[in-house]
Amino acid sequence: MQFLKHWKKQIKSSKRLIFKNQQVDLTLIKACIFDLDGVIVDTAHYHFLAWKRLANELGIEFTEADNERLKGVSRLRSMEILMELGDLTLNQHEKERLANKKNEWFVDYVERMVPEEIFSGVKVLIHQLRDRGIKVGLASSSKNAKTVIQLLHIQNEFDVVVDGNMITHSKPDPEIFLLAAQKLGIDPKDCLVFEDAEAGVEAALAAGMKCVGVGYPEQLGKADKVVSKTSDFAVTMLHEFN
Ligand code: B16
Ligand code: MG
Repeated sequence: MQFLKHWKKQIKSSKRLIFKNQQVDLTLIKACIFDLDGVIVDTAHYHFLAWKRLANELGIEFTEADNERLKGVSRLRSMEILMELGDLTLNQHEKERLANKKNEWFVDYVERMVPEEIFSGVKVLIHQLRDRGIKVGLASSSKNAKTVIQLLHIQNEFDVVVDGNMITHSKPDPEIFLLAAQKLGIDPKDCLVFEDAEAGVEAALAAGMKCVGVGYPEQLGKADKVVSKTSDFAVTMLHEFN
């Protein structure tokens, strides 16, 4: 009886037990879901260049700080934010035409990408997670996500890929993460999301998931933990989310 009480207490405090010198890992995180732009590769910079080019054409000033608002949100929502910045009113057709123009420039930049552009340490982290039996998913608002992961030769690294073509509501709506969890067959509360965008952190939390922000604490303070780059996250840190 006394042993049972002690055992329960140990589970509660550390979720890690030693049985016959063998460590039994009781980590609750069963899946890690990665955002793409800004977490796995710096396509965020290509988005910025393409939006800036469009902004310049429209006579709108557009800075890196303005670009933060566009991270993680859909192409059309990004176009609306650009219109807000320039105090511009456009009809739906014109809005879509300009957003498509930006996308053509973005695709031009992206098509020149090479596998070496993947952030260092990301593949190793994914392999370490998978070795521990943790499922790995990709959830990107980008409609170009599949092209990007093919160019990086990482399409086979994920158990599930969900992109902007498969959802109705973009981040900060939780839809994309809930869909990824459903496809992975994992309860949202057992998922850990890696996100570089404020809208993405909000989406992960709204999905009832845990979230690691990749970037600056001033921007991503709502996340459960913030690291400055994806590879700063070590698998041993999973215990912090129990
Ligand atoms: P596209 P993520 C997001 O990707 C980007 O962060 C965001 O800036 C972009 O507007 C969005 O994808 C849509 O991208 O125009 O290629 O469909 O960060 O969710 O991987
Ligand atoms: Mg991102």
